[in-house]
Order: sequence, then C-alpha cells, then structure tokens
Amino acid sequence: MAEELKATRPSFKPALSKAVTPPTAKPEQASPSYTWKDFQSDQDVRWCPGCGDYAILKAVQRALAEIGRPPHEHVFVSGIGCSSRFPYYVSTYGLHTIHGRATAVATGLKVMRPELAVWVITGDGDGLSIGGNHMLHILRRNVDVQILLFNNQIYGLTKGQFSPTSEFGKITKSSPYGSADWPVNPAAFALGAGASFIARGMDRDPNHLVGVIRRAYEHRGAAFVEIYQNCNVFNDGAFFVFTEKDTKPQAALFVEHGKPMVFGANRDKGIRLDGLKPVVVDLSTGQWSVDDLLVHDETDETIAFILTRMFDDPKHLELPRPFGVLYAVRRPTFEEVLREQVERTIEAKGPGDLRALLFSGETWTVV
Ligand SMILES: Cc1ncc(C[n+]2csc(CCOP(=O)(O)OP(=O)(O)O)c2C)c(N)n1
Ligand code: SF4
Repeated sequence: MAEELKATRPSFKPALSKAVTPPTAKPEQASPSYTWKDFQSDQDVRWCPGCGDYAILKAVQRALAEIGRPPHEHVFVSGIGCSSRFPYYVSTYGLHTIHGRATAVATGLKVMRPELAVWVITGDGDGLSIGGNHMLHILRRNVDVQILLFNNQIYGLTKGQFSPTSEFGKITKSSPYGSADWPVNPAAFALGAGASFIARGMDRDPNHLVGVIRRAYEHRGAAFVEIYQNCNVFNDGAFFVFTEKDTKPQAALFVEHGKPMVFGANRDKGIRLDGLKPVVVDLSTGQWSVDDLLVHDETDETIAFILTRMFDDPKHLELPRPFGVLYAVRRPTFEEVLREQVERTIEAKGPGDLRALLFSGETWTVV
C-alpha cells in the first residue's frame, strides 16, 4: 500500500502569484467507477441502533464513490467521541488520535503529503471544546482539509453531559439545574476564525448531505461542514424541527448560489433584507415577489455573516435555519504558502544541513 501511495504522488508546484484569482475547485479527478461499498470496512459498527452517525457514514461513503479517487488516497483523522470512531468504518487510511487534536494531526499530514485527501471527523465536544483552539487555527491557516463536525449538542461517548453547543439551560447529568453556558454557534465561529468554506447539512437529508460533502472536497482550503446528527440515546430530537417532514419546510432554508432564498411548504416564504436585517416575507399575499428576495452569493462575506447568524432558538424560530454552502472563497492554503517558502529558501540558500545547524552555536554536553 505504501508503494501505491508513493506512485500516486504528483510533483507539487504552487502558483501563489495567482492567489487572488485561482479556481476555487480542485482539479477534476479521473473517475473510475466506485460504489459506496468500496469504502465500507470490515469492522463491526459500534454505534447505538438508530444513531444519526450511520446515515452520515453512508453519505460520506456515497460522496467518496462519486469523487472517484481510490480509497488509499484518502485519510480520515479523528479525535475522541462516538463520531470519532468513524475511521474504523471507512476502508481508507485512518488515524484515531487524541481528544480535540485531529485538526493538529491533519495539518501535519497535509503539509507533508499534500497529494492526499485529508478528512477530519470530529464532534461538537471534540472539535469545539477541548479542540476549539486547534479548530480556530486550522481554519485561519486554511489547511486544505475537509472537516466534518458531527453536531449532536451533547457528549455522546461519555454518556450525556452538556457540550459547548448544548442550548442554554440544558438539563443533563453534568448540568442538573440547567447549563449556564451560552452555546457556540459553529458556523459563526468558523466565519470568525477566517474559514474559506462553511456549510451545513443534516443526517436526515442524505442526498443533500452528499452534495455538501462533495462541494467540501472540491474546495481548496479548509472546508468546515457542520452536520446535525441525532443522538437518539442522550439527546433525541434536538434537531427534529429542522429535519422532520412536517416542520422542515418551515424551519429549514436550503440556500443555493445565485438563487433567491425561498422556503416554506408551498415555497411561499422568502428572506428579504431590511437594511442588513433578514426578515421573512410571505409570497402568497402579492405584496412581495421572488424578485424582492435576497439572492445567495457564496462569495459574499456579508451574506455569510447574515446566514451564520440566523440561529434562533428552535422552539421560538423567527427565521429559518440555513443549510447548504453558506460561504466559499479561494485563498492560498497553508501548505501552498509553506511549500513555496521552503522551495524559495532552498533555491536561495541551498538544501541546508540539520547537523551543521544544530552544532552551529554554543553546545553543551550534559552529564
Ligand atoms: C483529554 C480527555 N478529556 C476528556 C475525555 C473524555 N471524553 C471522551 S469523548 C468526549 C466528548 C465527546 O463528545 P463529542 O465530541 O460531542 O462526540 P460524540 O461522542 O457526541 O460523537 C469526552 C469529554 C478524553 N477522552 N480525553
Ligand atoms: S451515544 Fe449517541 S452519538 Fe453515541 S453512538 Fe449512541 S446514539 Fe450515537
């Protein structure tokens, strides 16, 4: 397998001078025909029956089949949590690392092996609590890695303590009188951290999720995908208002680049801007038409700000919750910048000599 990896390693030539206008997408892959089963491992899946993780696993396997790269060119890196068991269940390379540190390991891997597709699988606890600091840095550095954050608003693996995304007042075993924490808004956090790609999907809409995962893969740079995942054991129904048939049309807004923001059971509602404030308008009264609505532009940071801030309490929704690609812009990746810097320095100063460097100053012998 190691030989196969070496054989597929292309020469890496970053073109930084074109950093402002290069394509946002990765080059097309030759697409041998894979099915999702080619990405299924022989391991017993140890999630609780009914866990939303199963649907996400299947959606990722379907997306990998559509992407068409051979399994040995993908690496899944995870931290700790139920969701972080993921690398065992995909037949690709994988690393099950330590709590909150998948992003740090993935950064090192991508810098050294930029030709590999590197994925991070993390939970809301793993990625935003103990790993929040590392998440900030992978996003601002724009390492070309796909980050799939499974948000179930709870610690699943450790049996139901509140997490950084749990709602204010959440009663759990570790917050018997209600959590006093204001929750992290993951998409807004990603935008604030300087992410170049932000999207949201849900376990219960796998077709949409496959599309979002593919878009994340095609993006060059850190792609942050928040996925609503039902933990049916410790936090059942946390997202049902957005995912279930009867409430989803009113509660979820599916955004598409270049399209007006329409939602509702009969596509009879829309989002209009009042100054910079998004408001819901009724398209059935004749007062407003589709032409009055906000048109989604993935590259517009102000629109991204508005969309990520549409984060009402699900019990008292005024605005729908947006799903899809909220933001996508191209800027140089960390590994491109680093590699160009190394190449330029080697050109100017020669390849360097680590031993000579280590012995270049004063040295001591410790006895
Ligand atoms: C250093 C360290 N601190 C705490 C833990 C305990 N721990 C394991 S998983 C986890 C949180 C998991 O929650 P989340 O990331 O939301 O994943 P889920 O299990 O819900 O998928 C915690 C606190 C640990 N394993 N290591
Ligand atoms: S505890 Fe929750 S998140 Fe973990 S496997 Fe069970 S249902 Fe899934």
